[in-house]
Amino acid sequence: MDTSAIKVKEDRLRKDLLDLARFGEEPDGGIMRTALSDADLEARRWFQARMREAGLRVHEDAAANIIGRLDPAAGPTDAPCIAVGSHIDAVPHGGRFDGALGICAGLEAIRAIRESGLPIPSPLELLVFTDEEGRHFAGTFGSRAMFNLLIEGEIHRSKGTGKPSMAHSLERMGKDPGRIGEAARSPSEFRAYLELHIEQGPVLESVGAPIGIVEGIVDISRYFIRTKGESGHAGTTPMHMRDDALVKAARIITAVNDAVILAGPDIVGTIGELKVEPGAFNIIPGSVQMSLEIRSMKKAAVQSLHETIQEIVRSVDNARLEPILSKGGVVMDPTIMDTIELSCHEQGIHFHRMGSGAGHDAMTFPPLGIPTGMIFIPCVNGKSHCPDEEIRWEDAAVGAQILADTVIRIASQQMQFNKTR
Ligand code: HGY
Ligand code: MN
Ligand code: MN
Repeated sequence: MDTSAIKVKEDRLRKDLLDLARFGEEPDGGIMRTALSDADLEARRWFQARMREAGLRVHEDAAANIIGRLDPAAGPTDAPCIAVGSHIDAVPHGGRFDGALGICAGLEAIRAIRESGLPIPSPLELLVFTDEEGRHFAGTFGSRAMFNLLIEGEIHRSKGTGKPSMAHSLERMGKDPGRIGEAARSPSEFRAYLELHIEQGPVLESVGAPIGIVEGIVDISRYFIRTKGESGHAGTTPMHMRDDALVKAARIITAVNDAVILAGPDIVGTIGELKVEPGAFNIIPGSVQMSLEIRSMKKAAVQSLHETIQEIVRSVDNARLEPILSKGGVVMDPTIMDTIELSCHEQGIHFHRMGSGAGHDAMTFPPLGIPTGMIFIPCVNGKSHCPDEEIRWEDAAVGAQILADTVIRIASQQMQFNKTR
């Protein structure tokens, strides 16, 4: 299949990425655009206008996912679509490209496909998922809502006092959380899902490849660990008469960290968020809630570490471990991986096949039987989830080009498949 007429424009993609980075921009170059915050809502409005300009039919579903659709000029408009997507929200004080690259490059790929004049044999969709980063409760919210995979009661839960639930944020934007089920779609509506993302690690830079072809995404297990003590006056209570919840939490943190290190190089574990109550200079901490996340490509390693951590938590008085979410590791579709590889060969682009230690909405699709692929581009010094997150513009353009070429190749494979039936 000759895709040489598809020409992604680096300048246009760069402008979109820089314009998007203004929403939630911080003085140090970081981004504060957590899901459904004011900055996120403004960014979403801006991006929907760009999608419409590109000729997409745009709507928001009941989970606030933004869906842009391009129907084929000829052929059935209800045929399964090829979807590209990612997220627009960012981690607190995050970078400019995590998620943002995938949606802007997806838009640029669709624009370039339209401009090529090549026939578009399937409907194409651009999906902007809500709260991939898990501001409200658990991550990949939008893609899970799209396939009825939310956890019971999840939309009413939050990560602690003063933090919004998803139901609250949906109401704030004028949506009825009671209708969240209406976001559900059938997997049969999708022929394939593709996501372009920054690698968020150092591998591509170290091997000198501008493109990563993702083979699989790690298993991610999330928990809360809670410790309880007794709050009291921090000036008058002697040290030996205290029950300090934060001191207990600190013991757990170091024990868990040691256990993860002992578990070997194939697994990582992070306690990344602490809520200390009541939380003041002069009050002994009465309770602590900590987040814990374990990631590995190896399910057995996760299970055995889970058991060790359970023992650590049990050994501390008034501490408990609450599993929140377990997203099984996934493998990418071999035909899609080969198609991405073919697109790289045709463009003369060096690539590297690799696993993803970061989670993505792309994890939601393979268990539903939807063929899924992911393309990575390098990030400078492997930095991500921080203000120093940087890319090279030429890599972004190459990524968008490979995405566009692959979309059209998959669409034409479908045509051939249909003809042979
Ligand atoms: O958590 C992750 O791995 C992703 O960056 N959201
Ligand atoms: Mn992220
Ligand atoms: Mn991301």
